[in-house]
Amino acid sequence: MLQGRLVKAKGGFYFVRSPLGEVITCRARGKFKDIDVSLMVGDIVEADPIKRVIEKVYSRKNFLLRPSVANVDQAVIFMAAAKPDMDLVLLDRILISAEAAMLHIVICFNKIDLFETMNKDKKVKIEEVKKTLEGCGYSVIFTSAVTGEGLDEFYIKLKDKVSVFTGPSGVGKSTFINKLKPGLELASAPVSIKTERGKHTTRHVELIKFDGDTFLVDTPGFQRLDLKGFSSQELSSFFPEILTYRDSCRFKSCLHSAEPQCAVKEAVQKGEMALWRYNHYLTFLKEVQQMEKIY
Ligand SMILES: Nc1nc2c(ncn2[C@@H]2O[C@H](COP(=O)(O)OP(=O)(O)O)[C@@H](O)[C@H]2O)c(=O)[nH]1
Ligand SMILES: [Mg+2]
Ligand SMILES: [Zn+2]
Repeated sequence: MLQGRLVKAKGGFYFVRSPLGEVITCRARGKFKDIDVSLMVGDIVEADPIKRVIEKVYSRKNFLLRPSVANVDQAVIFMAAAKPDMDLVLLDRILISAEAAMLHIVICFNKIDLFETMNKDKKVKIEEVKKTLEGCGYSVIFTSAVTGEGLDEFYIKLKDKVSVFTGPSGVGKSTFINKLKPGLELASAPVSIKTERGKHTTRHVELIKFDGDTFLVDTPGFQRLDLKGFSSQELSSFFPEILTYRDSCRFKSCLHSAEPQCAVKEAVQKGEMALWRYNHYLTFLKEVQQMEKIY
């Protein structure tokens, strides 16, 4: 029996890499119909190297549903400084799902070379956003696959970890990995001029050995992410800055929206918590409450 990691799943085939680096193509066992559905890239599996079937899946340390990946150490969230424009609502949604999976988080604002042609307000805004996110405890790096800015700083964050690259499509995830390690030649495509959105060129989730103990998972991007499965009570746990204030709220079950004597709202009024983060929290709270009504 061969123990290895599932590095890619495509058309009913599962690619399993042994610790020695050999990759074998397998099917999932019939009796594992359920597992068949839920096998995830990153899974540690046992495969029969002769019959070429996956026999066993080990329990996961953690997993993300979007993108679907298991047993990773950190999420690297890519956003473009421009083209496509920063989508902070989507960023906060991705942050919540990464927090819920208890992943370490690195945020990359890529295409920072486009700063040159950006107006001053945009530059000020992105610097402020960076400060706010750093205040939440996240590492934030400005990068450019064109000029190479941030490359070294970024590599230090990746070293000896399994990192899943996530974010909208067209922000440069694949290009950036290619730049870090020429020769990998991952599929990437120009952002369509009409919509300024990326085309979905990376079609599969794929775990790539970068070097030594450093692994990357390239994933297709997405433009939307819902918060299915989150409850209104737990939502605030995934905002690090809310966590620091919420114990001082008058009510233990405070949802930090309409309640009086809410320490979180006071923090927003004093400018201690960023208004955009708080507003996103309120938007998500409504969304989650709406789903709670339905189910
Ligand atoms: N100006 C600029 N363009 C970039 C940068 N990184 C990627 N791109 C371009 O953005 C487009 C989308 O890149 P791709 O890697 O496919 O994005 P992905 O969908 O996130 O994997 C391609 O045309 C890249 O050449 C960057 O740092 N600066
Ligand atoms: Mg890609
Ligand atoms: Zn409160």
